[in-house]
Amino acid sequence: MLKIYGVPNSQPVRAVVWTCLMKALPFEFVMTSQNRDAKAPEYLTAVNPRGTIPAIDDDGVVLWESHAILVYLAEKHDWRDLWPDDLVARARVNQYLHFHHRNTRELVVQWSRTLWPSVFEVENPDAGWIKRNTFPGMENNAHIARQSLEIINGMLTACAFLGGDQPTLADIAAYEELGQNQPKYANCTDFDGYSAIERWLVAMGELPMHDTAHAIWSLIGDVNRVDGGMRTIARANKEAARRIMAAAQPDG
Ligand SMILES: N[C@@H](CCC(=O)N[C@@H](CS)C(=O)NCC(=O)O)C(=O)O
Repeated sequence: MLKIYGVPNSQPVRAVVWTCLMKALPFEFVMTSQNRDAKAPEYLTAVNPRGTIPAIDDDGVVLWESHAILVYLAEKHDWRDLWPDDLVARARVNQYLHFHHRNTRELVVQWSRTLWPSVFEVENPDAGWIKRNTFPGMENNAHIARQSLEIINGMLTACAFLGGDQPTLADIAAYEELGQNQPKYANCTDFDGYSAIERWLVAMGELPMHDTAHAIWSLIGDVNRVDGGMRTIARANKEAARRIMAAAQPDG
């Protein structure tokens, strides 16, 4: 059976998990923390030399990088709705997936910088602490994040979803970054003025298996105020993983 390595609190891990749950593809979810398990010599040697999550082992086909995994699974299982057959439609989805890495992905810095002081119980951390202790991001992170929102909002003004009139792998990848930052979850990105994104966030939230794949968001809640710090995050990851595993079984 397909194995997915990761934790529910990881954005690219959720992209893979949600897609498989949506498509009712059974899998085993192997809890793999990014800092410890994914840096263990056996993981670095046998699974992913970069030591990141997600990774998969599909009956001996070992892959890492979430978008490569998503495209592989979509091609293998012929998920043409998520990864269109048409040359140009597919190129548009692919265009977004490349854009995502150094653009939309930068929004994770807003999320992690908000979360870490609460995890480490450091009040009002200065710029030096933030730099040493959080996802580094790019120097021009704020500009890139805002520009990404502008571009995505423009795309979603032209079409219902990023690749056209139905959700594709592009939407799933983007949603993992933008969805978690909404006021009702991490509450760390201001979406005011981005009405097309706000409309799309609602539509994405109504897709199948959304709540199972994203239970971690409600379990953690507002990342500005995580009572119990790292212990709360670990407990939330465990409970969210339990729900994912239950749903990922063939009879789930
Ligand atoms: N481009 C990678 C990003 C993966 C990634 O950043 N994963 C994080 C967890 S959300 C990680 O494993 N970080 C550990 C590290 O960078 O060493 C993908 O899409 O799979």
